[in-house]
Amino acid sequence: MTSADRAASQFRRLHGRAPDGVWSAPGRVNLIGEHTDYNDGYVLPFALPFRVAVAASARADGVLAATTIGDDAIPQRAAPVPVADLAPGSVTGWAAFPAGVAWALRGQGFTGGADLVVVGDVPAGAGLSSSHALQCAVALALLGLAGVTPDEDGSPTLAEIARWVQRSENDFVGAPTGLLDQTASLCCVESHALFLDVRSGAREQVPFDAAAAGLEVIVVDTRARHSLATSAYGDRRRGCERAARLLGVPALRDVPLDGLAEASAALPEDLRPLVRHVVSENDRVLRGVAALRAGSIAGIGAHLSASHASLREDYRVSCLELDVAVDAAVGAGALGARMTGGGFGGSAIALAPTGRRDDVRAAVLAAYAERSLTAPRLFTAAPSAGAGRDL
Ligand code: GAF
Repeated sequence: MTSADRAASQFRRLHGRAPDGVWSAPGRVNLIGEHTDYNDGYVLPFALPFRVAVAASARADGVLAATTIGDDAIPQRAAPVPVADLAPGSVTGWAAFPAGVAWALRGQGFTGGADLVVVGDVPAGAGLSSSHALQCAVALALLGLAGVTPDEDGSPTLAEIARWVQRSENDFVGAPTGLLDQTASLCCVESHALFLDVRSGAREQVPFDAAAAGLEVIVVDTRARHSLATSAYGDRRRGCERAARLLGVPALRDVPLDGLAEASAALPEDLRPLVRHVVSENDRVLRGVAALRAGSIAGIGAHLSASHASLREDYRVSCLELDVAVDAAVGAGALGARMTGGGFGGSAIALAPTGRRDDVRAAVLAAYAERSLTAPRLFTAAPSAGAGRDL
């Protein structure tokens, strides 16, 4: 049963009638382009085959009533709240995600209330964007109930919706994240990676059929989530913004690779590695995309490993669990591996020949066992469909 079918059937169980519709959105991995989105740079994510589905019906009283069904099948009901009363800080916990989206949409003139039932299979806390999948599915559901089909004539575009979801996260939930995850969840298409230029908004669907090339992307959910994650994200972001100000550029995207030495010389020592990471990472995305456009998926492998080294040494957002996974995967024959997402836990990815899958898996598990780390979860992921209406 898909998440969408489960959401519909749970809605019927809880509300005694069918929902008006069901919308769903996927989690993502980012192939390359980490901590570049809030520097106006480049990213290259693809959608996972895991989704959050929202079964929804419009309410005439303007109230938002959301229920989530967890793995234990027990419904968790958020306190119903009039959409008109929503304000940053007024809702906390998981319920802040749907409420924040309703708040952001209210600012765009979509003020309707709804009953929502949320069901999903995106691993939570794994750095695979389960919360963005939830927010994007809620956004499409609330818009769908208002009769909106994104990207149709006269309707908001997916890119605009991604920005509204970002606003809900930045200003309502209070997380200063960029545009990577929302855009990936809303705009990815099956069998492709999404090359996004965050500054211009330009998107290119780049074919990514690893299986046809005898390769696969193995995701290692480290099951680690370090408490530093949130505060360090804000610190890095502020560091980048300070560096851009000192360099007199709108964003670090504007520092060219061949101007790096000059830029570094003009900065205090603590900001130099941040700038080196962002500038070199943007270059790695461009090189990776060039390899994919030329039909060489294997050609992105070395860039993945270089990206990880830069995130570990310069940006300093890796951790033991991620480094162990990356080193073990590469040691067992992966063509490249890196952390994916914000860092300090979460997931790593490894690009490996299909014939090496078992070796990579065994090597990662053995390396974790050797260090007495909690065993990670490993799975192979192929680029899947982006968000949309299911039923
Ligand atoms: C998190 C954020 F939500 C993204 O916006 C992005 O900055 C990413 O970390 C790092 O690339 O997933």
